[in-house]
Amino acid sequence: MSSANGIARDIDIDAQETQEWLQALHSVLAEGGPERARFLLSRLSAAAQQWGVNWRDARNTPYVNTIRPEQEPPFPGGSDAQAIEERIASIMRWNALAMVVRANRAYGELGGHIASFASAADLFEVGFNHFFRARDEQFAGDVVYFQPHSAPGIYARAFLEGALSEDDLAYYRREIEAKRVGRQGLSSYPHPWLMPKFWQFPTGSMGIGPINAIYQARFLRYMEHRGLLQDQGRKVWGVFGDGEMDEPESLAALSLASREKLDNLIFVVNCNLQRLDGPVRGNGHIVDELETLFAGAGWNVVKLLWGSDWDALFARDQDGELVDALNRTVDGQLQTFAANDGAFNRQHFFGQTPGTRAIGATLTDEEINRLRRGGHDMKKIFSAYQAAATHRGQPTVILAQTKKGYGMGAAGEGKMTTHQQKKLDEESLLQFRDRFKLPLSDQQCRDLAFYKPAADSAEMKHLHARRAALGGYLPRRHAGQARRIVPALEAHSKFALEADGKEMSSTMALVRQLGNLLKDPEFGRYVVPIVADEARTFGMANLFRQVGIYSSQGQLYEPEDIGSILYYREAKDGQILEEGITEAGAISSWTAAATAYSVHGTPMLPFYIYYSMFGFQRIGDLIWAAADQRARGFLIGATSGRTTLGGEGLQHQDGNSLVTAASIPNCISYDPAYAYELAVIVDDGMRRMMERGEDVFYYVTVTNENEAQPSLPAGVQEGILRGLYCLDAKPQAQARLLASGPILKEAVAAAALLQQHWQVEAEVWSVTSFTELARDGVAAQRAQRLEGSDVLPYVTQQLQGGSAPVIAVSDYIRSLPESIRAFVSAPYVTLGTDGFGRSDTRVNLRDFFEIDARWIGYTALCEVWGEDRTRLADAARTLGIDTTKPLSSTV
Ligand SMILES: Cc1ncc(C[n+]2csc(CCOP(=O)(O)OP(=O)(O)O)c2C)c(N)n1
Repeated sequence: MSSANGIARDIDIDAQETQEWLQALHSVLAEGGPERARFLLSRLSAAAQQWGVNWRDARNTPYVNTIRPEQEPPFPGGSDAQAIEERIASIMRWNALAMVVRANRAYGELGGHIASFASAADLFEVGFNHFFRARDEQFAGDVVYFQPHSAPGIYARAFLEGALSEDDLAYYRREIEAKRVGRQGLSSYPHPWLMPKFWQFPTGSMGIGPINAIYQARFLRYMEHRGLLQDQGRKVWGVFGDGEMDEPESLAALSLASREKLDNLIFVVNCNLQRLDGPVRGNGHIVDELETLFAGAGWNVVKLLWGSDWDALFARDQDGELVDALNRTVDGQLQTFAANDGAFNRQHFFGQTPGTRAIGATLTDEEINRLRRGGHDMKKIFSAYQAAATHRGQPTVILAQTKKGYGMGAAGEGKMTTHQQKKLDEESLLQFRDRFKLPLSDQQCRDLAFYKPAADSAEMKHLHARRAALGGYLPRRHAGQARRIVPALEAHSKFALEADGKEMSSTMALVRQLGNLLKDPEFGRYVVPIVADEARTFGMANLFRQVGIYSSQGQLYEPEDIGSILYYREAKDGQILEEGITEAGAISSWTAAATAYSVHGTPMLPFYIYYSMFGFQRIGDLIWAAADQRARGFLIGATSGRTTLGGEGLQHQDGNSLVTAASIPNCISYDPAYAYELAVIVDDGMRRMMERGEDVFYYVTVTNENEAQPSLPAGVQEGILRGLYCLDAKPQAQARLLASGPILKEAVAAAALLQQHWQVEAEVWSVTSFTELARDGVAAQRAQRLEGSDVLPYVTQQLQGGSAPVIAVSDYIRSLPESIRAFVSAPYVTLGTDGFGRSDTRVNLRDFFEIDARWIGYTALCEVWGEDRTRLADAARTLGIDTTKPLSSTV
């Protein structure tokens, strides 16, 4: 038999024997201390295992606080300071509530949340007053990830601190209007893109904060171990919801954090036992579930469940009936208790057994009503945070139990619907004021007046003094002024610029360029190569030896291939982040590196090289968040292209990543064909990001198909960067073939076929980026409409020379070349790889998707000859194409 929390509750067949064992343990504890007790328990456990008892620690402890009252440190400044901080928290709660309710009174559609911050306010206050250290001259600052829908509370604090004015609060969730009237709009959730001086980390999409925080802590270690940052004992804090822990990303990297012994990482999980629709684990205990998960993954777990007023109750609980009752009470019931008053709790909770009834009898209904959960007791919170901040060798999670909608009374506290509550009636507002003893008149409450104590009040003096002691105000995002000088193009890519027909895939070219950059004596150390267990796939194994694989422990074993020159070298100062099979983890590392210019004031240049199908499609939301965070770096979609990857089939062949990339405004994407194009693109990207500090990042596709690489022709660099250039101008061309990436050579071959069989002259253009052309086209046409500009879109300018039909093709779905249709005045036909990929040779795949030289040629003939079916049928025969085959997207 076991209880809701998994603690074994077997029937005791020999109570006296049990007592003896417990007595023995007790005296060990008294005489030898906890260390000795732990040792003996471990030995007992090992012996039990050996003797076949088949017992395993459930990894659950009873439903009480981990830290015992006698272990608690004093609250800094004593009870006076605690009382002041409690008043500050009340003010934060009110102002946050007032901001949301005001916004929704005026514009019912704006939304916002009250209940989340109401439950988390004390957890945040203790962090702000005692733990979250800002960046100042001496110290680089802690890193804090804020729960997104607690944003109103963070704005409320910034208002009291002076960073936001009352007028700013009036523009909560009205960023466009705010801009119009010259004010700071407040974004719904933490969005560095929208509030670049305030928010650092976009956490609005659940799960991204937790995984990013873990990799941030790991990247901090990486920077320290590589001598790029001083070890200052900085911490990464993440405050998240218990519902958010459902997300696979939230839990995905727990074991990495303990494996890497990230004692610089602290999660505070606000266990208000509710999420959006209802309870998190109505029939169980989310705290126990998370305790098992985190402890099992090797974390230090601190349960912070009950406030100080419970201490006396537990002291009276000689027979453990109270603890048993708590162990038994599932979350759905705890929520019901939260939503009801003292009398109800006396009857339904304390009324359960004679022992609990007796404990309940020592309290009035009002006292029962006021019994606080641990996450609302600043002294307990301080103890937990202190324990976490001083714990060594493991990351810590604090499981803090709170009530959702704390203080919202009948309008929201513990109510199922509280998450969505954004309007409160007058009665509830007055009750809230009374509950938190806010010095507001009835009229001020009705008007939702913001409350800011006088500058010389104890609250304001305390608040400012605490932040001054902790280095300044938070959150703050730093623009990151530092720049890096990028090596000259010839220095890193001479081999590509003067390839002279040498065979090489674009992946090989990229890796060679990367290797050269890494060798640069100045710049090289700031480059961060990242892979998710695919370095060998991309021919990067040579980098293992060259720069080493980062490992916080160095290399504790002799690698099997030690004799080879490319051996698998792990090192504490290794440069490659070899993440294993976790694209979500690898992109989180990339994001940490790509924002180091801001978070640490140390610009880094990450290259994350991955299977292109497992990028935007699989971890698109993490990339979107990186974009929000103003990441700067390179994402390299390797083995890209639906027909270029060959045998790998449906789930590997990417024909859409460039289309998704195009939807991210600050993502600059390219699909280069030649090594020299790649060299020019990467070089320009580095300059834009590292030298000019532009908030853009690059997505570049590369392939593993060997190509004869020409040298860089004169005068094409601008075209490469803007999106297209002509390979071989033919003024008399009857057709123009636009192609990108690996399909460019198909277009070249198509031109040859057209010439050879039908003397049709075709001009070939390399399109390095349909997306850049499309963006330029949209902007140019808009400027024509709005400003009367006479500048044509770049692609229009380039193709202006004739009316010959244009055939555009890539290894991606048609919507990629379709994106420039509006800017091509000649007849325009697109080909692409719409449909599911399958395993076969490149030749067969390109026939299947109708993008090979023959299909390009045939399509051109259709445009050149018009409706002449007889000639077209002959041409199809000559080309050997099956015009009756089904459309690739339908099979
Ligand atoms: C990926 C994702 N899915 C859904 C949501 C919508 N959402 C916002 S808050 C929330 C509930 C969060 O509950 P919890 O983490 O327990 O936080 P609480 O508000 O209870 O503190 C949901 C589902 C989201 N923001 N992100």
